[in-house]
Amino acid sequence: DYKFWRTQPVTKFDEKIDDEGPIDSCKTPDDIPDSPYPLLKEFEWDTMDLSNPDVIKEIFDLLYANYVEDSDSTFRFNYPPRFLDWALRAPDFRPDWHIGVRVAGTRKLVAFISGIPVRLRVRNKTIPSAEINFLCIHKKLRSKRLAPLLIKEVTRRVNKQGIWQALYTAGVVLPKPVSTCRYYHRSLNWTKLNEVGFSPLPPGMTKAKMIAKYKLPSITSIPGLRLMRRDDIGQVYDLLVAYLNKFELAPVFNKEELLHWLMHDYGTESVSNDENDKNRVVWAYVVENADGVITDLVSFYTLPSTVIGNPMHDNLVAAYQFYYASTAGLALPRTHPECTALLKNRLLVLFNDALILAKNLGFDVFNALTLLDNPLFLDDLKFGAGDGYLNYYLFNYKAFPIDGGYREDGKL
Ligand code: YNC
Ligand code: MG
Repeated sequence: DYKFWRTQPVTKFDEKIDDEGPIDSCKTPDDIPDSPYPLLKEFEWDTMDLSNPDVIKEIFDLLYANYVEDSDSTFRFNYPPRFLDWALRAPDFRPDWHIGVRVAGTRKLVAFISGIPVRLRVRNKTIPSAEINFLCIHKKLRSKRLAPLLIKEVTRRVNKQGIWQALYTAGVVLPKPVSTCRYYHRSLNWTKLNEVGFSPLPPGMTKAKMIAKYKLPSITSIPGLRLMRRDDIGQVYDLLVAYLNKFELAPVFNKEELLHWLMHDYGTESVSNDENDKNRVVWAYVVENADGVITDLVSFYTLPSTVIGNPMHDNLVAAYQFYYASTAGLALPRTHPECTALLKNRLLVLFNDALILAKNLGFDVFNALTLLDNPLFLDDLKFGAGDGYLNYYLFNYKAFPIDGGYREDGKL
C-alpha cells in the first residue's frame, strides 16, 4: 500500500501521463525548513566527512554487513572504500548530502543515505538533480520506518540548494519506475561461479564443456585499443556526447565530471595510470585509429560481493559495464539498415575485447544491463539473463515511460 511513497511527489502506478514535468508546485529554498527532521531521541543525524578515511571506513563497515543482498542471501555488495570515495566525492559534491544516523550514546553509525549533484537529460529537457544512493539501515533497525526519515532528510537538504528533482535506482518496485532494465551476466571464471553457487551446471552439460563455452582469447583484437589517458578527454567527451544523444535518458557531464567518472585520479601527479593498480575502481579504454582519432570508448568498474557462508570462496569480483560509445553507424540515420549492422559488428568486437581485458585483470564475471545498445550483443557474447532487475525512478518529475531508450524513431 506504500504508506510513505503515497505521500511523495512520484508517479502513481495507475497514473496517466499527459505531459512531462515537475509534480509538486514550484517552491523556493526559503519554503524549506532549516533544521533536520526530528529523530527518536536515541539517534542523531551526522554529516559524514568523507575526506577522512576513518569516516569512509565507518560507511564501508555499515554497508559491508548491511547493504544490498541477492534474493536468497548468497551475495552482498562489498563496495571498497576507494569506490565510495569515487562515487560520493564527485565534482561539486556537497558534504551535507552524505548523511549518517548515529546512536546518540555510542556514536555508532547505524544508517546512511547519500546524494550527489547530477544534470539529467530527460528527452530534450536538462534538469539539475540529485542522484540518491547507498540508502542503508543496520539489520537490527529494520522495519521501524527509519527509511522514510532518511529520504525526507536528504530531500530537505537537496531542496535547500534549490534542487527539486532526483534520480535513484532500486531492485525493489516502488511507484513508479520510469524504466526497468534486466541484469545480464557473462561468466569469465565459470569454475568459481559454479563453486559459489552463482552458475549451476545446466542439465546435460559437463564442467569441461562449460569452461570451453566461456573460453576467451588471451589478447585483444582491435588495433589501437589502449588504456585511456587524461589528455584523451577532449575527443572522448565529444564521442560520448554524440553517442548518448541517441537516448532518451542520460546524464549531462562536463569534461571535469567525465574525467572523474572515467579516470578518477589516475594519471595525475599523485596516482599513476597503472592498469593493474590494486586500488583502481574504474578502467576506461579507447580505440585510437592510425590518424590519431578516437573512434570508440569502453569502460567498466569493479564491484566485489561478499559470498555469504561458502566454504571455498569469500569474495566474487564483478566488472560492471560503465559508459561506452562508438562512432560505428553514428553518422547514418537510425532507421538505415546499415546503421544497426555497422554498430552491431563493432560492439561485438569491442565488448569481446572488454571481456578479455576484464578476464586478464582477474574478474570473475562481467555484468551489464539491457540499456543503451546492449541488446545488440548480449546474447552473441554469451551473456545470460539474470534474476535481478534494476528500476529507474525520478523524484518529483513525471515522464512518459522510457522503454529501450532510443530517442525518435527506429526502435530496435
Ligand atoms: C528503497 N530501496 O517501500 P512504503 S537502493 C526507496 N528505496 O515505504 P523502513 C524504499 N524506498 O512502501 P527498512 C526502499 N526500500 O511504506 C524500502 N523502501 O511507502 C520503502 N536494505 O521503511 C518502503 N538499500 O525503514 C517503505 O524499512 C519504507 O528498515 C519502509 O529500510 C529500508 O540506495 C532499507 O537495499 C532499504 O538497508 C534502508 O531495508 C533497508 O527495511 C536496507 O521501515 C539493504 O521504505 C540495503 C538496500 C537500498 C538500495 C538506494 C536508492 C535509494 C533511493 C531512496 C529514495 C530517494 C528519493 C529522492 C530523494 C531526494 C529528492 C530530491 C529533490
Ligand atoms: Mg527502519
